[in-house]
Amino acid sequence: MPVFRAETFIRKKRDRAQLSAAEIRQFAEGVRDGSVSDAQIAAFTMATWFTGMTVAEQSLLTLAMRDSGRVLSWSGLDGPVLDKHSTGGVGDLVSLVLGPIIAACGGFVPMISGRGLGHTGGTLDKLESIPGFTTALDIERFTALVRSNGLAIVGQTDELAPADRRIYAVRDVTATVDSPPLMISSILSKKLAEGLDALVLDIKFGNGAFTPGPDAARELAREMTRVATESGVRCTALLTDMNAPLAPAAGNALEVMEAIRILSGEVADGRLYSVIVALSGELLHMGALADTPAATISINFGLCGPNMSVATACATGNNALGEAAV
Ligand code: IUR
Repeated sequence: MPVFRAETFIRKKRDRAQLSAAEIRQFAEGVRDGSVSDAQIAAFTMATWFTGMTVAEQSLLTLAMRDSGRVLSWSGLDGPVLDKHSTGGVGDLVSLVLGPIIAACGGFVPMISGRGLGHTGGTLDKLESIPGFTTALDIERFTALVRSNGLAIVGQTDELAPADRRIYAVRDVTATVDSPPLMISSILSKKLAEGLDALVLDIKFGNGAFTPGPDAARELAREMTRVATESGVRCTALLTDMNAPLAPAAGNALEVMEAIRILSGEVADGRLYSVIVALSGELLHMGALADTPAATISINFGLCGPNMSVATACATGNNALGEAAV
């Protein structure tokens, strides 16, 4: 294999030349072992911000980042391994309710979650508002909890997609977070490292999200489902309007209390409830735990009027786009 030179790699990206599979793997490996510097990561992410990535580069970078650490495997489970990811919103406590629903229906959810980013909330921050709750578990404890309880929600560890950890930290301080190929490789490298059978994505758009409008969100959904599906994970994306907060409360402890109200059956309507039902239905269907996603979604059709349309489009695992107003 030719010697890898980060400056040559960066120049190629800057000049819109096609990056090879070997180069992309060597870059991710160099990020992991520290031989690629923060300055070189920054130059690469900025070049990518301006020039984008080809479809092939996008998939190769995602897989190389996934393989920079461990990839979990789940032999001996008697149900599918499922997860959900949101691109971030306000009052978005969906994971706190969806995880237990999927586990109660026979799925296994190894959920690696993030912290709040910008104005958007983070699942880990919400959980840590419960006194004594810890989200920093090693992989052995994490996988044991998933096997025994059907669900564990933890923070990213050094062992899973470590290249993303460094690249993400550099993006955060170099104005390169909002680059679709970098977002896709960052999110999916971690999700693919979880060893999933199926993944549902909640792509937010609007003034409370990072993606401004439905067209950009639909494009992001299409690309993410393509990369995940090509990597062997069934994937569906729903689009959620984030021009208004999802929950009737915003704030870590308040959102945990709202999640408990929904899980205990006290609340069974509204926008948040609809989104939870829609995403759970998709995931249960992909995991062969429900005959159709609509079987679950239809519970809610009668509850929401036309002004409450939230999940406006879905991209299924085979990349067909449909409209599902909830
Ligand atoms: N969450 C991630 O893990 N990565 C990203 O790039 C974004 C959200 I945006």
